Amino acid sequence: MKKTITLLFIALCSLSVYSADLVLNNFNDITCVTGTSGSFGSTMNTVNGTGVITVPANNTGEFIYFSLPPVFDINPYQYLKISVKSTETNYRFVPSLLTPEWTESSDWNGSYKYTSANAWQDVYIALSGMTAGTAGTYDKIALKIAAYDAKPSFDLYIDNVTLVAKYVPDYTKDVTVSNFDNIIAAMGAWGNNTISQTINIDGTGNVGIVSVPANNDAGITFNTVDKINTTTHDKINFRILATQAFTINYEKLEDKTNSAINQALGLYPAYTTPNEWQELSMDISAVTSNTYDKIVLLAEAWQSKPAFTFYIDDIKLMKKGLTAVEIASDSKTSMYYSSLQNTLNIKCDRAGLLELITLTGVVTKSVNIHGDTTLKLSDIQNGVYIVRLKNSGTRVVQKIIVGNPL
Ligand SMILES: [Ca+2]
Ligand SMILES: [Ca+2]
Repeated sequence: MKKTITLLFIALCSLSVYSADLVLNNFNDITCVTGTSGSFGSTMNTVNGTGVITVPANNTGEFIYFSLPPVFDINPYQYLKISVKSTETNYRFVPSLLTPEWTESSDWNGSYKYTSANAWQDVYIALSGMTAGTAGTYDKIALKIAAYDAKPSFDLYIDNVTLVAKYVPDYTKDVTVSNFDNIIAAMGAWGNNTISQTINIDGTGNVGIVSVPANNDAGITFNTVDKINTTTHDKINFRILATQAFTINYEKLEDKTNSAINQALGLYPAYTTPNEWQELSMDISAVTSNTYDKIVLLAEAWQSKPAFTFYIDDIKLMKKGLTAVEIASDSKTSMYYSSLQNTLNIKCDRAGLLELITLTGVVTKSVNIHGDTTLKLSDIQNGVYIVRLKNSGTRVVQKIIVGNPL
C-alpha cells in the first residue's frame, strides 16, 4: 500500500459509548489538518461543519484516515457509515484497517458506491469483509476513494463518519435482514447493475433501489448476521415495487466467506403487480440448516426487455409457525374483519392506538381505542390493509381485505 498521507484526524471528542454506535467524526468540532495528500495532490478542509476533500481527476485512490480510540476493538461493529455528497457519482469506497505500521485489510469486493447526484447519501461500508483482529490490533480506519474512469476532479463532502454497532437478531421472531432504514446487511451487487439506498417513494423510511440493465439481469446479495437456521425460519420474504412485471429467475444461498458452498433454490418468485408493492416469499424449509449466511437474488430483463429499476425492502427470515401477516400477537388481543357488516372487530383488554395502513405504508385511519371495539370501515376504500394495534408492551399486526370475505 502506498504511504500517501492524505490527512490524519486526531480529534475524537465523543468516544464514551462503546456498546452503541460510535461517531468517529462529524466535522463540527474537529481539529482538522488541512494540507496536501502527497502524490495525489488533493486538499481537505472543513466547511460549515462538513469535511470537504478535493478528489483529483481519474483518481486511483484517495485516502482519508480516521483514528480509533486506544486499544480499540472493532469486532462489535458492523458498518462504517458515512454521509457523502458530490456532483460525480458511481465511484467506490474501499475501507482498510491500519496500524501505525500500515498493515491493511481491504474489502475490495464490497461495492460501496455513491449514487445520488449532488444529494446527501448515507453509504454503509461493511466491516465483515475485513480481518478485525483482537482489541488493539488496529488504530485507524483508512477510507480509499476510488474514482477512476477519467472522472474530472471534484469536491467530495463527507460528514457523520460513524461505526455502526452489530445487530443482534431475536430469533424468537421474524428476523429482518434489511429494511434499509437501519441497515443490518451488506448490500452487494455485480455485473452492470447498481444497488443503492434511497428514500422510499411512499415517503416512509428508506428502501433499496436496483437498476437492471436492458436485456440483462441484475444480481444482488444480502448477508445475514448468522447462519440461516431453516429449522426455526423456513421462508425468506421481501417486498418489491417496480413499473413492470419480472421474475426473480435465480436464487441461491451461499456461505459469505466461500461462495463454492452454495445451494440454488429454483423457486423463481414472480413480481406480477406493476406499480404496487408485492410481498414475495421463498420456501427454504428444505435447505440445509446452519450452512448459509448470504442470500443471492437475480432479477431478469432478458428477451429484449428495456432497462428498469425496482425497489426492494423488508427482507426477512420468517419464523416458522408465525403466519406471514401476524408479526406479533398477544393472547389477550384479537381482531377480525366482518365483510358482512364491513366492520373491524377488536377484542383487547386495554387502551391502544389502532392504525389502518395501506400496503404502500400510508396510514389511512388512526383511532385511539379503550378496550373491545367495533370499528365501521364504510369510509375506507376496498383493498388490502395492514391493521396495527399498539398498546403498552404489545403490538399486534394483521392483514385484512376490506370489501372481501377473509
Ligand atoms: Ca457535521
Ligand atoms: Ca424500509
